[in-house]
Amino acid sequence: MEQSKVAREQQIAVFGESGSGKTVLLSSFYGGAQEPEFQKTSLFDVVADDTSDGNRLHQNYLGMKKTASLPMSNQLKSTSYSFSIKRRKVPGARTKKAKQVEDLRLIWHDYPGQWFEQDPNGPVEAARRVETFRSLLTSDVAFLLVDAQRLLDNSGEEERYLKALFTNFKNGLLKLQNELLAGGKPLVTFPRVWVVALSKSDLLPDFDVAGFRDLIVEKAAGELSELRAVISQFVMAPDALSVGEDFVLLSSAKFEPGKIEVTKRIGLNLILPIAAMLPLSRAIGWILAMKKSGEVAQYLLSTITPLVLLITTKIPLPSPLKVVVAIFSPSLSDFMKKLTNEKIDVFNRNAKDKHDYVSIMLTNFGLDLDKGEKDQVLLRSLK
Ligand SMILES: Nc1nc2c(ncn2[C@@H]2O[C@H](COP(=O)(O)OP(=O)(O)OP(=O)(O)O)[C@@H](O)[C@H]2O)c(=O)[nH]1
Ligand SMILES: [Mg+2]
Repeated sequence: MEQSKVAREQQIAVFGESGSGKTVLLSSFYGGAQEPEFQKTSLFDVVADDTSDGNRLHQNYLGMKKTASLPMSNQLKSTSYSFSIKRRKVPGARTKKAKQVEDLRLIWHDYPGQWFEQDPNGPVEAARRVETFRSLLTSDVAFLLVDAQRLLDNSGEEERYLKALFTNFKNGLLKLQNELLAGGKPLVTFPRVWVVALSKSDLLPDFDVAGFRDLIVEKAAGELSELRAVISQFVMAPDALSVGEDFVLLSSAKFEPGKIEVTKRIGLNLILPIAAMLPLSRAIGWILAMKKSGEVAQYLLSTITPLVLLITTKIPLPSPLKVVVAIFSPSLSDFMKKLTNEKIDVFNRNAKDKHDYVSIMLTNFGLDLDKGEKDQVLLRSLK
């Protein structure tokens, strides 16, 4: 068997109140990837690194699919799931020696949403919260869940829910600020892209992503700005931060009385592409804007390495992927000019034995995102 190395570890932070759909989302993401349909069409497999974790999520998924039963609400406990995104054979990809296959690794934290609404019960739980938030905040991307059910419950006065929601997220972070920032020093590694996501979007079938964005801006722009200001306090170089500029619709299944149709999903296929691509592509602009190559620029540079490698290694790509490369090329070549020769050389050397598959996957992710925008499920920041 080929041995796998991890090319890139990608953490996903999903911020959502209790009942907003976090566990169902994770179960549907993983369970869906175990379906033969997915496996027939996908470039990759999603494999849980811990078998019993994987089984638990798969059970959740099958319970919904077969008996319309739902996973329990998380109480107190948080669990981190680690998945390997393992490649399948791609026509046109360079084959590699055994033992040199790189996977993408995805870490997804599931925790009780009531942490945003209630104070901890005692010091053990308080410590657990800090620990979970600390890992969440090492993600490259964060999703802020807005619950479509709660929008329906507050129909006509959605601002009541939305203002409270963003304020709860803000206060949740503020309360932990001292513990999360050692010595008050802002964090370099931190989610720099915060996507606002509508969970259970199947409940609002007439809503497209632009409608969702408009609702947020109309009803809660002030609270979102306050949240952005608090997030800025956590992070070194807050100019390299994009909070509430990207929007996505998500639905883990279609829920009907006595029946859950797990195949009717919205936006789940965009989660991985968003997590992988948005921070990468946005980082290019930020690095260009940063005149000095400080700690943050170095960090951002490391996050975009796979993209740079794509350009520098001249991988033989299947033709649709060339389109994506062409899209990225103008900004990248501009960016590349500003890199010193030494750095390009380092990238190049790394690229020689690594990353061709990763690059192909990333370009495919780019195509998925374009399709998501065309389907009005995703709205990317214009910046
Ligand atoms: N219509 C619809 N309902 C959903 C969807 N996802 C979740 N739900 C409903 O929302 C309930 C709560 O979902 P969970 O995933 O358990 O919520 P959670 O965010 O994990 O909640 P905590 O564990 O308490 O933090 C589910 O039991 C479903 O009834 C969805 O995509 N569409
Ligand atoms: Mg849960």
